[in-house]
Amino acid sequence: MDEETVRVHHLGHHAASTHALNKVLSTLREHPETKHLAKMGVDKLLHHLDEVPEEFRTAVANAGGGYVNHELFWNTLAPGGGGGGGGPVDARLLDEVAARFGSAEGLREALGEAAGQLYGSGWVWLVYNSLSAQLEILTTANQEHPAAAHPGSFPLLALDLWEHAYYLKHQNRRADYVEAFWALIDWEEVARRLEDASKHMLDGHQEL
Ligand code: MN3
Repeated sequence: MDEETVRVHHLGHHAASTHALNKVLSTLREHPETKHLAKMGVDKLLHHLDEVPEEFRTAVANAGGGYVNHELFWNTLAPGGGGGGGGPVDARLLDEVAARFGSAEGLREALGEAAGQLYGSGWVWLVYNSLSAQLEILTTANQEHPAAAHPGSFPLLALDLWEHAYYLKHQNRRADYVEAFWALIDWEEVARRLEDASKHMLDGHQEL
């Protein structure tokens, strides 16, 4: 990924979601009947969209998803994959990947396939599903967070497939961008999130 793309993406697109989220949260805070929603924390709020008054729901879903999704996107990437580049090495993560996709290469192909099939703007996710107790690949449209439509899913890895994520460098070559993304994945961070997901399940939560 090139510097300009990352700069515009982070300081432009991600920041715009953050500002929009702050704005809608401050509106919710102003009204006694929605004040508790603003205090929930954005992760939890995305699991309780049905409690958000309809007039604010789309704004919360778009801005909240845009904020949280991008946080995860950046947090699981590092130059050269950071300390965890070169594919999964954590034993637990390797087991889960092997059980669901056969191998790391199988996961790479499944991610690439889901990315190729996504029409329009959205995200491809590697999640741990606490209900089926296995890894899954999911796709969401626009800024939708997986939690909203896929109960029990705990995101481990987020692939941004909005054109703003790659168009400056890769133009229409989405598959090349997905390959570039794969080379930057910090697998240590993915393994750490898998551990968090399992702990969460043991604690009896189905939410983030
Ligand atoms: Mn983006």
